[in-house]
Amino acid sequence: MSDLETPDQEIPARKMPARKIPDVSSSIDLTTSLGSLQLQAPTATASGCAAAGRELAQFGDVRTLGAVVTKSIMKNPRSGRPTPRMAETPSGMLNSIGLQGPGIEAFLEKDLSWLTENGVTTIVSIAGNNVDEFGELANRLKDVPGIAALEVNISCPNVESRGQVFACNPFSAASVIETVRREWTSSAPILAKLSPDVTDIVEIAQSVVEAGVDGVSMINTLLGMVIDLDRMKPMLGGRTGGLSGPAIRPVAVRAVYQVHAALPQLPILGMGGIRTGHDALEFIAAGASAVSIGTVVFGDPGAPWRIADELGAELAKRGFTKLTDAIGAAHER
Ligand code: RRO
Repeated sequence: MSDLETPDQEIPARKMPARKIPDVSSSIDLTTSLGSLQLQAPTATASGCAAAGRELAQFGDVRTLGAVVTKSIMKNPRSGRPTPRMAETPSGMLNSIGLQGPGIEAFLEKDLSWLTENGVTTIVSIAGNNVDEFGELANRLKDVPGIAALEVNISCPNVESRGQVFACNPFSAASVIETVRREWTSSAPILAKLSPDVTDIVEIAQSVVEAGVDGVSMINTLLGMVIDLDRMKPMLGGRTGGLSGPAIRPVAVRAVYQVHAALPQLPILGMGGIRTGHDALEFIAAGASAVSIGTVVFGDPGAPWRIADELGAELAKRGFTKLTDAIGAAHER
């Protein structure tokens, strides 16, 4: 297969189960917001872990999720990195997909149209090889109906700058966001997806705020490697990969806590190894307004609904009646 071809990703559309608002087994108000975006539920999918949401429709009513965050889409189709692309690690998973995807036009035609027709709250994740590509994507998407927010995945390599990851440098992170902000005339919020692979994540958060984001999604995966000792070679075809799953949760909670402490008004979509409502509440208490559910979905596709229910129960147990009252509760007030 050439680098520009993608395998046929057609997945038969399934009928969604009857609309059902998550049963939180209590009267807890789980509504929340990310800037101007109101969310009816606190759990979203995490980019890259539920494609464009369609596959989840056989496990629950996708319309009742906080949001579906789509796999980062690029301007052109892309077949991604060589296989193998996944490796198991203790309490985690390493992935090296390499931004495989159909390109923006096929995404709009096949994926976003399905999400929009089905009334799904959709956060579109974009990625570019360079700053201009991010701008072109924002420009292409700005008038497309059905986009609740844009997630700018700056955790990808800048091909014009020695492959340096945009999110690892405050100037290149800001440069992407300034360009997207200029092109994005829609009123839907812009979120920057931050990488934990930095010395000071607060510095990066501050730079994207100054560049014009409305919120941040954090964290992306941590860069890792597994060596196959039989072959004496890195296990993954792409050599390095992104570490996700419960192994990274304390790193993610720490990062959310630090950014909320420095920028308390900044909306945060928190993620990193969340498997239960208890885990999700850690992120909310650290300062996230909502959470994304990622790796657990591969083994438990109903997890985003289950975790919303469990989060309601965890809040009730602690005397909260509204999720929003628990945001940042672990900070000194
Ligand atoms: O496609 C990927 O390999 C990938 C991306 Br774009 C990302 O943001 N995070 C990740 O772990 N993998």
